[in-house]
Amino acid sequence: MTFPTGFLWGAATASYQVEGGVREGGRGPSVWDTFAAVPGKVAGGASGEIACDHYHRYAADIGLLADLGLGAYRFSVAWPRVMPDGRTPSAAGLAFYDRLVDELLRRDVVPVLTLYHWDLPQALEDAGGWPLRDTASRFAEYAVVVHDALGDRVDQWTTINEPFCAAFLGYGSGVHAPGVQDYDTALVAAHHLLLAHGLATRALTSRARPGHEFSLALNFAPALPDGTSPAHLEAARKFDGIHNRFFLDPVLGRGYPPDVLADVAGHGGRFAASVRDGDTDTIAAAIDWLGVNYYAPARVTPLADPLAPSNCPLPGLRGLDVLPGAGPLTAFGWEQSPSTLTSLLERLSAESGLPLVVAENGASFVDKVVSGRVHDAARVNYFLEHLHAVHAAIRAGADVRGYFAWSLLDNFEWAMGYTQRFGLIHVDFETQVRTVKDSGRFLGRVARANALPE
Ligand code: GBH
Repeated sequence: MTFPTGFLWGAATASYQVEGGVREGGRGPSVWDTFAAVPGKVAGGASGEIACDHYHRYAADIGLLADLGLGAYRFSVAWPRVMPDGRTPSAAGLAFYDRLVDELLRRDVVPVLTLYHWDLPQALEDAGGWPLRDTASRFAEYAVVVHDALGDRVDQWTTINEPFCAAFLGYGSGVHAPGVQDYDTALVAAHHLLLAHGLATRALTSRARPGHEFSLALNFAPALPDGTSPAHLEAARKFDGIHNRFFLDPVLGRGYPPDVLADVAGHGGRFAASVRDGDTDTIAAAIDWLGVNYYAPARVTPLADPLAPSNCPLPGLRGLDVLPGAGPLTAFGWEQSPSTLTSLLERLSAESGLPLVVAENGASFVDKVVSGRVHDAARVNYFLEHLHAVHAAIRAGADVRGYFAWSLLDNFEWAMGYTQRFGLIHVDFETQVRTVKDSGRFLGRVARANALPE
C-alpha cells in the first residue's frame, strides 16, 4: 500500500475561505465581500471578514501542517490583495504572500499556488466580470505579477480553481458571487475563465524557470445513471457533458464537445459568439499536470417529460433529475463513493495522458471538541477509503503525483457560511483556537509513511 516516491501529501485552503483581514494591507473588495453582505445569500449572514484569521495566523497554521507530517500546502492568492483595483499591483498585498511562501520553505513545505479561487476584485466585476472578455486578459496580467514576485520560490502553479463553479454557480444558478442568474451569461463566463487559464498559462510558460509546473484544477462529478435504459444513459451523457467534459475537453485540446454545444444551444447564443478564432488553441495551452477536485458522484435519472427543467440547475439540462445520494452521506448530504474516484482517475489518465494531482478531496461532518480532541471517525474513514481508491488507480496505471485534503482548516464554506466543517484542524470561530482532529493525525501518519496502513 505504498505510494510512488516523491508523492506530494498536503492540505488545501482558499484565500477568501481562510484569510480574513479583508481590509488589511490595502486589500480591495472582492465579489465575495459584496455578495456576503447581501442578506439571505450566505447561511447565518456570515462572511469571510475574519474567517480563520489566517492572514495573521499563517505561520502557526503552517506549523500545524508541517508538524502533522504533510509536505505540501495548496493555497490561493487573493487577486484583490495583489491588485486592489484589479489592475494596479500592491507591494503590501504581495508582501503577505512573500511571508507565507518564505514560512512554507522554512518549514520544508512545498508551496502549491492557485491564482484564482473565486475572489474576483469587485472593480473588475463592476467593469463586467467574467462575462467580459477583457477580464481574461486582466487575469493573465495579474498572473504575471504574482509569478514575477514569487517565481523564484514557487514551482507549482495552478491558474484557476473550478471554472465550473465560478461560471455556473456565480453567473448561472447565482448561489455564489456575484449572484447573477442567467445561463447564457454563465456560458460566456465559462469560456472567458477557460480563456484566462490559457492566456495565463502561455504567459507564465514563456517566463518559466526550470522546475516550474503549470496546471488548473477542475471539479469532477461523474454521472452515475440510476438505471440502464437508453433514457438513463442519455441523462448521464448530458450531466457528464456540461459538468465535466465542457471544461476538460477544451483544456485537453479537443475543443468544446459538440453534443454539449447542442444541449446548450437554446440558451440565447451569446456563448457561440464569444468564442473567437484561436481561442480553442489558447485554452489548449500545454499544462504539466491536471488538478482533480473530487467529492461525490451525481446519480442521474430521466424525467418522463423530456422538457421538464432539471432539478440540477445547470445550462443545457432538461428532462433529468439528480437524485439524493445513496448510502451514508456527509453532513452536506453528499454521497461517499470512493470507487468513483478510482474510475475517474483512470478515465482522466487515459484521456489526458497527463500526470494527475488530487487537488481537493474531503468531507464535512459535524465535529465536537471533547477534552482537546476531535474524534472524527467518519472523516478518517472517508480519507482511508478514498486513499485506497487513489492507490487502486495508481496500480491500474494512472500517474497520480499527489493528494491534497480539503481542507487544512474548518473555514468559510461559501454559501453555507460556517455550517460545514471540512478541516483536518477544527477551528473555534469565536476564539480562533485550533484543535487537530483525528483525521489530521491520520493523514499525517499516512504522509510520513508514504503508505496506507495494512
Ligand atoms: C470545492 O468545490 C471548492 O473548491 C472549495 O472551495 C469548497 O470549500 C469545497 O469544494 C467544499 O464545498 O452540480 O450544481 O448540483 C466543490 C464543488 C460544486 C460540489 C457544486 C457540489 C453541487 C452543485 N462543488 N456541487 S450542482
